[in-house]
Amino acid sequence: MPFQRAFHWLFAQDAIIAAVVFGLVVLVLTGSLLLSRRRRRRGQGPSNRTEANKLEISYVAALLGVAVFLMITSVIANSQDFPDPPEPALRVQVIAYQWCWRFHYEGQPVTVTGQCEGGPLPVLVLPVGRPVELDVTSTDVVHAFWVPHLRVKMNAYPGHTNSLTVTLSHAGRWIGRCAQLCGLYHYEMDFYVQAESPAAFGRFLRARGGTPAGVAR
Ligand SMILES: [Cu+2]
Repeated sequence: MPFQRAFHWLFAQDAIIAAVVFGLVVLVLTGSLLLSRRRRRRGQGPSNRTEANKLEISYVAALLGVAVFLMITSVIANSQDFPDPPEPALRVQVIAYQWCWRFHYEGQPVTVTGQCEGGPLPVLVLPVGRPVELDVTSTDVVHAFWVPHLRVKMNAYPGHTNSLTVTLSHAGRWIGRCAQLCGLYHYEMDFYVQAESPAAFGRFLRARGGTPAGVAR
């Protein structure tokens, strides 16, 4: 998923800019304090200068430059967020509800859920290397499907389906959360995404009465 890399770099870039701006602010503040102390020691009063147009214009120009740069790089990263998706090998309905998740493998008699309050958490099992379309919806209020490590996030609206296609590059298990405050037990709406080899995924489907044609090959 190239957008993972795009967002990784965007975050790194923004963090560096924020650190530099913070450093400059601390530097200017410390410099001003030292200068004013020196003036006081020399018996000079505070400066009564009311304008510093050159400095102010430079400040505005620098701010504008940084803002435009951040905007352009964000737009570029966002344009990579939802590239034309490949034809999915599998579609999974991701259904959010107060306060847990249900995953239905479309065309299969397979629905997975779990117990968000106290566990075991629901596990979304997916095959490695196969494009999977996630059709995200909700049965009650607005939730958000979020897998921080995979940089995957999609709002879940009642009466509407948002789709995104993911292709997981390697086997693993990652925590997922609800990223939209949705009520009292919002904080418990955790789940796992578990990527398995296509063969293991085929076994997972077969064990639940499904047929892994087209996925487990
Ligand atoms: Cu929530």
